Amino acid sequence: NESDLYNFDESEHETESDIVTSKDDITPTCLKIGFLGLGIMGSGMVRNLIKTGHSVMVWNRTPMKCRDLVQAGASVGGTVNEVVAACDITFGCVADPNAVRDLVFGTSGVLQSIRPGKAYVEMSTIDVETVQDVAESIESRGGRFLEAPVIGTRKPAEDGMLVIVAGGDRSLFDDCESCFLAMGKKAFYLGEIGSGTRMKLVANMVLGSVMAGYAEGMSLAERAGLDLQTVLDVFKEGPLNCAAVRSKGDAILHSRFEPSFPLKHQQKDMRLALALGDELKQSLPVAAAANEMFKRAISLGNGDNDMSSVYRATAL
Ligand code: NA7
Repeated sequence: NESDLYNFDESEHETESDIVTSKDDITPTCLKIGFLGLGIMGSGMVRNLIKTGHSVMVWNRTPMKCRDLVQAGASVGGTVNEVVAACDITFGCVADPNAVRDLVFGTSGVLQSIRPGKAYVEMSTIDVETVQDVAESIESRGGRFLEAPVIGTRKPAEDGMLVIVAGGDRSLFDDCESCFLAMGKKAFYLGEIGSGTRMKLVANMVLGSVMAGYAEGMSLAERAGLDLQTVLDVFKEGPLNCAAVRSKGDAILHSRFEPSFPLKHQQKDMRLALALGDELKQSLPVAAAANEMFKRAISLGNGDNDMSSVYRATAL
């Protein structure tokens, strides 16, 4: 029964009025929905779109990953531009800026089928410059564009409990309402293109710094001869009692690092947040140190493990 870093679906949060407690009341849009990228995040998000009655066509670079979703009711496009051509709104959720550029600008990519009436929503976590390039290209062909990165990992994606932080075309944000209700517990519209991406990068930078500090603390505790289960029990009774400390502590304690949020993506987010800091001349010494820990964890072979395996970079 996996609890998760961003899974705030716990008793202390249940009174929040924004939380969608039942997805049964969602009236799905009659627009045709496309979804590109069926990794950990995309597959959970698509499942919730289908469950709430949306008509969804999917595509993934590795076609095998489409199989379960086809069984759940999705149709499949042979290429990215085939999906965009067949759908009114197409969502993308892939690994990183290079993947987004391949998806949008590549041969048979999103741009090939964008024209007035088509809309593209970018849900990957990337940098502002890439988001702006994608937005300009889509809009110059008469399409509508929205950035909508998500806060949350595997479990909230599966449970439809993501937090969506959007920027760009307001009419498209409104048209995505039933989709966002299906995938998330709350969708924020933050304004111009780039605002959603900046919000997401700040959130994940803080998360990464917290995770790195936590891993370091657990290593110190172990070196000091403390029992780690007791350390966790003590944390759970004090101000450190939060979903992150509980779930990632259990992962460290039991060396269970199957990915909820792959460490390589967390390091990518640190790198992108630090680049934003460089651009804005904002000093980020804690995040910079945490980034070095994530890089070290990758060099030790933990890139595809959960982000909590940054612990392995501290245990030496
Ligand atoms: P995963 O589970 O690592 O999945 C990554 C997805 O991105 C997966 O569908 C990949 O396809 C796809 N991908 C990677 N590179 C490319 C290229 N070059 N072209 C097309 N598709 C590509 O990541 P998550 O689902 O956890 O995260 C997705 C995003 O949300 C990421 O930005 C996070 O930071 C937040 P594959 O299956 O490997 O063929």
